[in-house]
Amino acid sequence: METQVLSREEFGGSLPVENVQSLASKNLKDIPSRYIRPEVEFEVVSINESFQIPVIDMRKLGHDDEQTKLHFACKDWGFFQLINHGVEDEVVEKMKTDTQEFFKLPLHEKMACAQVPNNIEGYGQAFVVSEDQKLDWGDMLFLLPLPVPLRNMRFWPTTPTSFRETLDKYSMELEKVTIHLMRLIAKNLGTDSEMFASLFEEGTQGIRMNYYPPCAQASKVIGLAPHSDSTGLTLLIQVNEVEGLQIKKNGKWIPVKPIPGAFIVNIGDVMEIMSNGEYTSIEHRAVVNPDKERLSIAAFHSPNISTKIGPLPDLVKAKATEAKYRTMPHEEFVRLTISSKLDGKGLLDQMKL
Ligand SMILES: O=C(O)CCC(=O)C(=O)O
Repeated sequence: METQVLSREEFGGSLPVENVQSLASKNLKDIPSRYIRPEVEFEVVSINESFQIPVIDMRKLGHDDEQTKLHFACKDWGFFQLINHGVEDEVVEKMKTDTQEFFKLPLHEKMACAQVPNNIEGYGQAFVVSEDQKLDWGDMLFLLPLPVPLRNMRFWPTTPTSFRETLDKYSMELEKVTIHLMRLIAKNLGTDSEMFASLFEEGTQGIRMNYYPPCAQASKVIGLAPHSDSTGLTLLIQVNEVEGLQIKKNGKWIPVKPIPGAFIVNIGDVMEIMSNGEYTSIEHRAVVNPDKERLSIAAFHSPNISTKIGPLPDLVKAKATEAKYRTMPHEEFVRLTISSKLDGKGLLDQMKL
């Protein structure tokens, strides 16, 4: 399929705010009120350590039992850990190391990749849309590695020197895993696997490297506000040993315990819409550690920009039901996402019919 070349500058961006890593390095006794979120202390966090998201073995997928497990992981949890995914450890480890090296750079060096107005890529913060909005305790570097012709190298770090090559490899490997998963997910949904996978070939991939500094008032701030991912499928890794990802289930926050070497996969809003609500995107958030920095890397995958975002017509027809979501051009959907602040499943509410 030919890639439609569109300027990403038209999509909008985030308002500039203070760098959190440098704010944290001041060791302030009282952190600015824009980061304090009184509600965080009252939210219920599950202490049942055995209540964990399902584990899916990619080597076993294609066989009935694992396929069924995948279906229920997507339907009941919207989250799973993927083991035996076939991406070499070396590729993942190098991505982790280079990301850590980037965030270790002095601020002025990182600022060489800083966001610019009306552009979502670069180093800074995402989804800041108003001057009085509460802020997350974290910085990020967001890049759009795919499709390749739309890469904007201006935002890609040159230090460490291996960064660009590392990200290129990581991006390609994760795209392969995503397309493979899409075929299997399509089979479970009852739609044409090749047609569905082809929507994600030459699709859009965004990679977001998150850096959450330690915070003396960790229980009062949030690293990344509760949200569901607006995209199709996300593959996430935690970079160091510090945990912080929590997902919402039955009104409680469940801390995720990453399995070493696994990808944490989640269903995004686009998948919820395309599956006409059979699968649901789940709210999640990142909490902050009082003593240790935390890093994570999320890779978001969406269909080709020429794909309309809406329930798949064959699924709606096969189930003799009504479409539950609006259908709109992908570009319009992206614009809607970027102009909204991260707010639970607020974006999906706007798409519901
Ligand atoms: O840091 C994490 O574990 C979560 C990251 C995340 O949800 C995101 O980048 O959208």
